[in-house]
Amino acid sequence: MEKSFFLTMFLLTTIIYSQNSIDLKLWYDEPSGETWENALPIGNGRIGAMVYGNVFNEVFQLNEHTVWSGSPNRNNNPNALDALPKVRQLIFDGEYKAAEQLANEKIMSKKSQGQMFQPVGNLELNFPKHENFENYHRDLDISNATSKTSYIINGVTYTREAFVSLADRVLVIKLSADQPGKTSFTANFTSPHLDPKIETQEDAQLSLWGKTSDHEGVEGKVEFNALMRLKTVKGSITKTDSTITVDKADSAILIVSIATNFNSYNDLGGDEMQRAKDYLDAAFDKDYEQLKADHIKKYQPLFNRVVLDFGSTDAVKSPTDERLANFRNTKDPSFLALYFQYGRYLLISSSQPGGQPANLQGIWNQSMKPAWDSKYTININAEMNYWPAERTNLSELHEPFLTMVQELSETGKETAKVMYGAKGWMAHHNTDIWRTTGAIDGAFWGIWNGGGAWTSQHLWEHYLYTGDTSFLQSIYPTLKGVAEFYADFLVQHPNYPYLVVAPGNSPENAPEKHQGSSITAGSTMDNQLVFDVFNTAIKASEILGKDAAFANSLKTLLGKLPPMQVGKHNQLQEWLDDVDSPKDHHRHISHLYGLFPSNQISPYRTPKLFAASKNTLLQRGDVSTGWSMGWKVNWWAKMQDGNHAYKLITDQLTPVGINQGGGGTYNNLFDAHPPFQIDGNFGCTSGIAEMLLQSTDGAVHLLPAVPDALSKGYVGGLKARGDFELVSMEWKDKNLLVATVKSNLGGNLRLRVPNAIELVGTGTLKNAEGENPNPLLYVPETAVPIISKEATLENLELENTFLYDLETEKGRTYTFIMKK
Ligand code: FUC
Repeated sequence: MEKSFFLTMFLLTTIIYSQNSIDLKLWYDEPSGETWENALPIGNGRIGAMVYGNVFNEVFQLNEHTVWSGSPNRNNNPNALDALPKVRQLIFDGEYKAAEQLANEKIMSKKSQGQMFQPVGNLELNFPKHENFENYHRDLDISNATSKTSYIINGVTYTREAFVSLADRVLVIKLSADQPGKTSFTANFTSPHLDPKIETQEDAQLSLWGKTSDHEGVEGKVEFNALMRLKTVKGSITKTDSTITVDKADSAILIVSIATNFNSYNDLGGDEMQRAKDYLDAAFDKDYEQLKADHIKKYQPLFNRVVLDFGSTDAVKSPTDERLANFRNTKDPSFLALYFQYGRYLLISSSQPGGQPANLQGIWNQSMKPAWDSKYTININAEMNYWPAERTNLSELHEPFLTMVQELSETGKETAKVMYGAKGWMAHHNTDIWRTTGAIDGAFWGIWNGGGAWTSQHLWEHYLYTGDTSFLQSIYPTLKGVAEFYADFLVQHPNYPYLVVAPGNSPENAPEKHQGSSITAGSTMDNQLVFDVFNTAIKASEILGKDAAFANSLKTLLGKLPPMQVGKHNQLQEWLDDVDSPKDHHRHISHLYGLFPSNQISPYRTPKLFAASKNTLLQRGDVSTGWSMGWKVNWWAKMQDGNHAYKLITDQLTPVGINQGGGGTYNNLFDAHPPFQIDGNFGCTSGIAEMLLQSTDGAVHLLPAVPDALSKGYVGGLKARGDFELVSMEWKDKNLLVATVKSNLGGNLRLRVPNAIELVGTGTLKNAEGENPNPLLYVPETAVPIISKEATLENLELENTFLYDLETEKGRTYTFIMKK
C-alpha cells in the first residue's frame, strides 16, 4: 500500500518535472553588435551559423564542416627512425634538453603543422530605416533548436526565425512582420577568402564560391559553394550583380545551402556546385512550416532523451547575460540545468553521423586563422568534446569521432612504420581533417605519441555503453593495431625494471628538474594509456574469441609497465621519478587520466592512489583555462566531492575576464580558454552528468557527488555502461527518493546508492557480493602502487554507500525507492 502510494506520487512529480521545460532558452534584450561571442550558434553538424540578431544589419556568419585549408597531405618525418636510439639514450642519461633538441631536429615534422578550419563567409541582410526600434528580444530555444529575433518599429512587430535543418541540410530563415507589405531588405554575401566569386544567379539566387587557403606548403584545394535562394509572399524582388532586394513583401523565406568538393580525407573529387544546388532544390519547394516541423522532428528525439531539473528561482526572469554575470553570487540552479542542456544542444548541432567530428570550436569559426587552427588537439581537447556523448544519451553522435579514429588508424600506420619502425598505428598530439599523424609544434608539445592510444579508447567506451558486439568486431583491428604499436615501441628503461614509452611526455608539462624539458620516459599518463590499450585489446580479443596468443603476449607486457606512484608531497607522481612541484599550477593534469576518463584509480580499489589524486588536484588549484576547469569538474565528481565540483562550475560560469588565471564564459555561453574553445562546454556537461551518475568501479553509482546547492532535483535519461538507462531519478537532501532504471541488455545491475533502497515489484534486490559478473561493468586491475617513504597520506573520508545486485531481464524497467 505504502509502496504504491509512493509510486503514484513519484509518477505525478515526474510529469510535473518533465513539463517544467520552460527554461530552455538563451535570451537577450540587446543585439550582438560586432561581438561574435554574443551571437547565437545554430547548426546541423554540417552547416554552422552564428546569428547576430542585429536589427538593421543582420549577420549570419556561415561555416561548413569540411571547409579546411590545404588538401590531402602527410607530415611524417622519416629521419625519426635513425635518431630514435640516440634520443632515447639522451633521455635515459638525464640529458633532457639535448634530447628535446635532437627530437626537434629529427622527429618533428618539417612539413605542415596541421591545417586550419576556415569560415565560408557571411550572409548579410540590410533593413532600411530600422535604426530606431523598441521591445527588442532575441533568443535561442534549445528545446527546438531555433533562433528568433523580434522588435517593434512604429507599432509594427518584426520577427525573424532561423534554424539549420537536421532534416534538410540547409539554413532556413523566415522574415516577417505583423502587418502586410512591411518586409523590405537587401541580401548579400561576403567572404574573407582570397578571390571569392560572389554573384546573383537566375531566379532570386545568390552564390558565393571560393577555395580554401594554401597553408604551410600545402595547397588549399577545398572548393566550396554557398547558395541562397529566397521566396516572398507578395512584394517585389530586384537584383544587382551581387545583391537581392525585397521590397514591401508580407514575408520572405531564405534558404541557404553550402557544399564542398570534399569526399574524404584523401579524396576531393566531389562537385560542390551540384551538391549545393541539389540540397537547395530539395528544400526549396517545402513550405516553411514543413521545413521547421521536419527539423524539430529530427532534433527533439535526441534532445528530449535527457530531462534535468534542479528547481528554479526568480533569476530565470533575467536575460542570459545577466544570469551569467550573477551566477556565482545568486541561487540560480536552473541556469546550471540550462548550461548542461546547452552542451547537449551544441553536440547535436556540431556532430552528426557522416559528418566531421566537432573541432576545437565545434563547427563555429569566423576567423581565417583561428586559434590552434581550430583543429583536433588529441592530448585532451578533442576527446573532451565527446565525453557527453555516451553518458548524456547521444551515443550515435559519437560516430564522427569514432570514424576519425578509424581513419587515423589508416594514416597512422605509415607514421608508426616510417618514424618508429613499429607495427600497428599511432598518432601524435594533433590531427586535422586530413588525418595527419606526424609530430608537430616543437618537441616540447608534439613528441607525445599517445594520440592513437587515447582516441582508440573511445571505441571501447562506445562498446561498454552499448554492448554492441558487431561494432566491437568491426573496430577490433583498430584496438589491436594500437596495441601492436606499443608492443613494438616500448623499451627497457636502463635504470628501472620497467618497459617504458620513450620518448614521450606528460602533455605540455615539464618538471623544473628536467632542465625545463617535457621529453621523458615512462610518464604516468603514458603508462596509464598503454595499460588501457593493452587491457582493452585483451578484453576485446577474449569477447570475440580470437587472437589468444597475441592477447597473452600483451599480458606479459602489462606486468612490465611502471605502476602508479605516490610521491613525497603526497601527490600522484606525474613522472617516473619524484620530481613534481606542489606549486605547479599547470592546466594539464594528465596523470589524472587514470582517474577520469579512465578507470584505474578508485576510492574502493586503490584508496592510496585516490587520496594522492586528491592531493594533486588540491596542489594544482582550481581556476585555469576553460577546458582545464571542465576536466576538474569531472575529477571532483570522481572524488565524490560535489561542493568542490560545483565550485569549479561557478568558476567556469563566470564572465570572461573576471577570473584571475583564465577561463570563464561568454555571453552566448560558449566556454572561454580564452579564446572560445568548445571543449570546456562539453567537459562541464559531462561533469554535471558525473555528479549524478557514474558507472566505473563495477557499479552504477547514483548521486555520487551532489553539492549542497543542488541537494534536490530530478533527472531522466542519463546512460550507464552496460546499457542501463536511468529513466528517471528524484533526490532530496542528497538522498535517493526514487529511481527507475531500464536494462536494455539484461545482466547484473550493481547499484551503489547513498541510502538504503528497496525494489518495487518483482525481482530480488540483494546486497552485492564479490565481483560484478556483468562484463560491461568490469573493474580493471591496477598494479600495486609504489608509495614514497616520505608520503603521509590521510585517510579519505567518503560518505557511506549501499551496494546492491539485481539480476535484470533484457528490456525490463525496475523502480527503486528509498527504504523507510
Ligand atoms: C592544448 C592546450 C591548450 C589549448 C590547445 C588547443 O595545447 O594545452 O591550452 O587548449 O590545446
